[in-house]
Amino acid sequence: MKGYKVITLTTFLIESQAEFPYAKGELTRLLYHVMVAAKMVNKKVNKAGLVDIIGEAGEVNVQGEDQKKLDVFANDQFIAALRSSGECCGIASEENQEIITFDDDLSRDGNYIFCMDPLDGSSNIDVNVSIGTIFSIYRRISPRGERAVLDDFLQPGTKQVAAGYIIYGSSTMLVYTTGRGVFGFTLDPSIGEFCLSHHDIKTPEDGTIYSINEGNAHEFPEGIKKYVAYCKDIDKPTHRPYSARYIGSLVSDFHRNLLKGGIFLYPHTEKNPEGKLRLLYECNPIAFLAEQAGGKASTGSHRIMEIKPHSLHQRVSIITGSLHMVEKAEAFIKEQEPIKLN
Ligand code: AHM
Ligand code: MG
Repeated sequence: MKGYKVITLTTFLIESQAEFPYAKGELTRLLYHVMVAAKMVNKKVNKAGLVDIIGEAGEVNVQGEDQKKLDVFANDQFIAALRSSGECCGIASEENQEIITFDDDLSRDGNYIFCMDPLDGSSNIDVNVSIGTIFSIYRRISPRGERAVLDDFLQPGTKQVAAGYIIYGSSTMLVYTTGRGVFGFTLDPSIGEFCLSHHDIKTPEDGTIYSINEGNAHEFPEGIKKYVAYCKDIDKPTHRPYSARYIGSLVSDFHRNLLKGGIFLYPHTEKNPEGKLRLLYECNPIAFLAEQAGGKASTGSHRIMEIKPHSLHQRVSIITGSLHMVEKAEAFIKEQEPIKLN
């Protein structure tokens, strides 16, 4: 195609670094290793139906959920890649109860900490439905040269220096932000490179999709019940009723809504009184991306990224997506009881 220029993620990372005159390339190197791990996991995910990789690994993770083999594989790949980058001094993972720190001098000198859900939507692995990896990167607070400590991880989302996700779907994409817009790269399997496919993504301010697990409807807070009823009302000027779309993989549901316009809600319920999704490695990175794309992310009454975390695997209610849709849901909640912060 005339004038067609392929920009690979590697090139893009290097060129973006040049925009910061004093950048030392540390974050670039870290993101490069995230990309490498993503390719490894992608290869395995694509083979999932062919080899003995689907199914339970026989262990239970820190949330008390069965670990799937691919969860374990993804966790191991990311940890190995991050360690070899030499830029990461500590990792928080959905699959590990405690923070992971390294004893070698190179890693201890790393400036960044990394929070991840290595394989989100894992209940979808065995049934060929899109899954993802979500990550969030912070600068450490503790001195370089020492082991990372828990406080390095308990920073509010506003301190994120980068966040993103990889979606292993009909194609594999890596979407990330460093606070200067959201960029999406699609993996071209023929050359093994992530290529820029979505430049400076902006999400529509209004949308026509709502995503929520309505099986939990009887447990929703009143404001959420009323908002969901609003989504189903008939009103031509606001294009209602909206379409219900719920995959059960946060990455996939968020990604679709990001591109098309929509709202994703996972409120607290009786079963999950603090919400189901995790603040550090699910809600904060998604919130950073949502805001950078012109959308919003809140608990219903508080900005997600301003919550000061108290623990590594903390859960929180989340409503995220198109700006006006999130504001509308917040207005319904405000009329009822505000969502409690835990
Ligand atoms: P996981 O990290 O164990 O895969 O759980 C997180 C997933 C999200 O991807 C998704 O949005 C949510 O759990 C679905 O939960 P539910 O099945 O309760 O609707
Ligand atoms: Mg998971």
